[in-house]
Amino acid sequence: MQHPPPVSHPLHPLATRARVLLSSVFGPYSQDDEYGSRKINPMELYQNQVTRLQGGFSLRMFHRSFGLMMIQANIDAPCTLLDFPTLERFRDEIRQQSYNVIGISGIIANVGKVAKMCELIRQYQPGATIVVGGHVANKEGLDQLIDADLIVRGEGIRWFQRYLGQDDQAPIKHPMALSGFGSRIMGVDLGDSPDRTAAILIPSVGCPLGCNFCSTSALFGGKGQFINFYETGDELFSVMCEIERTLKVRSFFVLDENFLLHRKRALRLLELMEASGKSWALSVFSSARVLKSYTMDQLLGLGIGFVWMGLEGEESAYDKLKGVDTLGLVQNLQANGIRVLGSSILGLEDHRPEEMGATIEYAVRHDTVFHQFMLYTPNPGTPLYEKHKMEGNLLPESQFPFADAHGQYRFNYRHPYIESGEEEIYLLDAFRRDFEANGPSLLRLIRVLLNGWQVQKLHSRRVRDRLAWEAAPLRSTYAGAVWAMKKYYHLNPRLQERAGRLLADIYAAFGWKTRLVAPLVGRYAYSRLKKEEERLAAGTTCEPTIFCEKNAAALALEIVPAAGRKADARQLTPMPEPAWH
Ligand code: B12
Ligand code: SF4
Repeated sequence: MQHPPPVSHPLHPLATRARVLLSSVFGPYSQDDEYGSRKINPMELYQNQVTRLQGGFSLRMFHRSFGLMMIQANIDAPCTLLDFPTLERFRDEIRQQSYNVIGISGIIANVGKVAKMCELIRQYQPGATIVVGGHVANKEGLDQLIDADLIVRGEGIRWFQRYLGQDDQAPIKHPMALSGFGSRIMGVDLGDSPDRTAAILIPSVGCPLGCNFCSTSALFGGKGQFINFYETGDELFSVMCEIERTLKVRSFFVLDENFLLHRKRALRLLELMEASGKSWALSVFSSARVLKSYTMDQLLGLGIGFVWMGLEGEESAYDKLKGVDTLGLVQNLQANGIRVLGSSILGLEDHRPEEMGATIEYAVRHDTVFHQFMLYTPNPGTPLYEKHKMEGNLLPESQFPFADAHGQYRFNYRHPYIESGEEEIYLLDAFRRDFEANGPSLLRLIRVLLNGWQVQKLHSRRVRDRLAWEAAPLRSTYAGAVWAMKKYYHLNPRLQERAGRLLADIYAAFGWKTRLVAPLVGRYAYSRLKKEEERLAAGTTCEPTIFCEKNAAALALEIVPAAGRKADARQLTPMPEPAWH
């Protein structure tokens, strides 16, 4: 569903001759600073909110600012994209280059950084128009907090096209990019090999289910609304073929809030994949009820190998969960090789201290490969925020800085039953319990991959191919990782037994070669893990690489590149992603 363009829309006088800079907010991220960086909130998904307490077993990985990449790919004006600059790098860019438009992308926790960047732009590029977009735009009163010319709420590609006088109905060009980079686990860098890397695929933004706390649904129109970049299965298939050809990938991380909800598009994609024999692997986000509406054959046929699914809480009132036995659903998916990332919310309105133990145990019982725990957080723009505002129980900025409202520390409102400060204890307890009960996510992931391998013979050749491809590292690297885990848990009989059983099953499936290789790889992995633990104990943190990418029009304008910046300026390079996606 396309949103109709607003009646009057700002237009830049230089149209596509305007020089554009797009930037994410500046780092370093994993430190406590005055601009809103927080040590517990690095620029890492898994470490932040999924494998947070898994120490050396935590998956470390970065993701690009895809919204900015999509905007850059669809504008004709000369455009430079700075991703993850430091404050100094950003300052250098605007001191040394001249821009007519500077676009900044941020989320609400980044308000302080966006404000600082606007201040610097006014100082060094007073003639530039400052445009701010992304989730931060939903912050009420933002125009009073930052010195921007235009604040854009919602979809930015079409907005920019209109602003630059381009055709805003043209087909959307998809950036050719991998979904993650700088991945590392157990102290081992997972490498940049394109054949084991998922490309990013963004078919739509928004979600029509409109759960009351959901920022992404709210930003793109809320309940009943969404924006498709690719309307049909045919369009999507053609983009996927192009990405496959360009990046030489066979897997896709589908960044669409509820990909399977667009049933017609998904089933047409399945038809096309079948007809052309594509055995791609897809990682998707899906709500439980939608997932349930597909047969296992359809899911496997679509190549679904990883699902990010909201479990919320046992008694949660969300429609997306109604009538779904999530414990059974997860078990069935994982028995068929589909890795599940379950997401649970702590601090729902009816959560009481005396029930938190049971709530956490219920979540842990799912034994999903990954488990995200987040605090129930009313974010500006959402119906939940409006409700709390009306009830007058939101905490003011003086008591609770925006930068801390990232869902991993404190509530930004007064909870009816949970005292301020207790919520972090529950959150950490949930991560700890999940880790203690189910072991490292990597161990669970390997088990589920083996499950997939074991059921592969039941399926068509196309599905078998994919399951075998996903399971291939079980023969060597993953077998070695399990060997190392078995050794690591010598003082924890339960987890040692779990690793031992898995190793025995891997040996039974793959035979003597794997038996020979596993201890060799395992000794190496074990020593890396121990070193990683030392690094972490010494306080080492991870920061993403700085990217500076110019589109063709910007490159054409470059006569002599400024000497000092040549090293980090490059063109849309693919990023690595973990070997096991
Ligand atoms: C990838 C991602 C990340 C990556 C970071 C990527 C990056 N380089 O910034 C990682 C994993 C590191 C991450 C971390 C966090 N994230 Co995050 N993340 C996402 C995620 C899943 C996808 C974003 C995306 O690429 N979407 C696809 C693109 C196409 O959409 P988009 O970014 O919204 O961009 C569109 C528009 O917003 C607009 N737009 C965007 N930028 C600009 C700029 C201009 C100038 C204009 C005009 C328009 C514009 O145009 C784009 C195209 O339509 C979203 C959820 C989601 N599905 O969107 C959460 C989300 C953005 N993250 C969120 C949060 C809270 C966090 C964390 C605080 C969570 C935590 N506790 O760890 C941290 C913060 C890290 C930090 N130190 O800043 C929230 C933001 C909530 C809010 N209201 O502010 C979201 C919405 C998730 C959620 N539902 O709660 N995140
Ligand atoms: S189903 Fe998920 S993506 Fe959709 S509105 Fe609810 S929380 Fe958001």
